[in-house]
Amino acid sequence: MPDAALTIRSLAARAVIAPLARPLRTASGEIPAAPLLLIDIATAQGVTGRAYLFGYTKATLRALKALLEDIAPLLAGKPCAPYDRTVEFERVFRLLGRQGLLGMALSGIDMALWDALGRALNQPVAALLGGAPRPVEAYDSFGLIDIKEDARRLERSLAQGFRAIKIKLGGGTLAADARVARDVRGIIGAEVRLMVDYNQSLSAPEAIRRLEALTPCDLAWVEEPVPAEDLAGHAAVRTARLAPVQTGENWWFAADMAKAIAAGACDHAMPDIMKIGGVTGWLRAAALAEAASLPVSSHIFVEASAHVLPVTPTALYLEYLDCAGAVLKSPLAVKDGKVTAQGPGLGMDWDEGAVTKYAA
Ligand code: SMN
Ligand code: MG
Repeated sequence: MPDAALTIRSLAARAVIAPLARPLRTASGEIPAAPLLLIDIATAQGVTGRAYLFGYTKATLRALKALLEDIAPLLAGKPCAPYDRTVEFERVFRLLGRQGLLGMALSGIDMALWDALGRALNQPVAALLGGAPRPVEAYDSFGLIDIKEDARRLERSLAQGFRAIKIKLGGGTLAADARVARDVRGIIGAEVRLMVDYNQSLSAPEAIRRLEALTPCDLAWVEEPVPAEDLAGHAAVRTARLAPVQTGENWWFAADMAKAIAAGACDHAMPDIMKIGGVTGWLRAAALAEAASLPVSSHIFVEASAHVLPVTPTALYLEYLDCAGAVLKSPLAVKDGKVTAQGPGLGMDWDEGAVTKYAA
């Protein structure tokens, strides 16, 4: 145990464009590589807490870096107490609201503070939360599929032990969706679960029309069939009972999740730890999900999600989509389709050579 409570000293943020194992193609365009902002929070005791933000496009990185650097003075000299810092930020930013880049920045700070606490105690964050790292069932997450290119990759996923696969749809026609889903189902067989993600690209009637055509593919969930904020649209798709509806990667903090639950928008929940408020926000979301009996899966951020899923009462899957592995000393490994959290803290050490190489 450290003698005194950890005190925050300073914050540094660095932008990188990290290569991905495969470019991520979605219904709204391609993400060729991962635009990341690496956060280091130094404490007076010499421990450094780390986390990263995923900026979706490199156009966000300069603004995120400046925002984090300007928030840093609000943290300096304060205890490394993520719950207390969250409550303070809620008050400080009440009038502005915490969506968008600010919500990302605050969530990243929260993750880095939890990481620092774990490192100071030489414990994984999962243990700080009262659980322990354990193998978490993962699904392999693909973008829009080109069956010629992706057939081998899908087979490799099965060989890695994945028992669930997600693909993205919505780049083209209903006929194209039906063909791709049928081809993928043909490769993975009847036993492996198949999920599809429309990334908000359809209207509710169009989603229902497409899901009718996809029923032979036995979908485990349809994700964000309509725009994330269209809760009534999600509820309408759900009422058609063609596939369980999954949503949550665009919820800002637990309050958004509460609204989705109240609207009957989903059968599954998938908070994103960078939009839901970091580890602290995730715990609140996990409690809401438990009360509503919603199975919880994670969204990207494999390293931090592997720590919080073991203390999520209704945990289902970790989404395996490795965005930061190229800049980490020890990327999370998949074993028998499962991943296990690494420590201490959130278990992320920057590979400084790679950080320099991919600096943005
Ligand atoms: C996603 C993840 C990362 C970038 C873009 C889109 C996504 C998913 O919707 O669920 O994997
Ligand atoms: Mg998604």
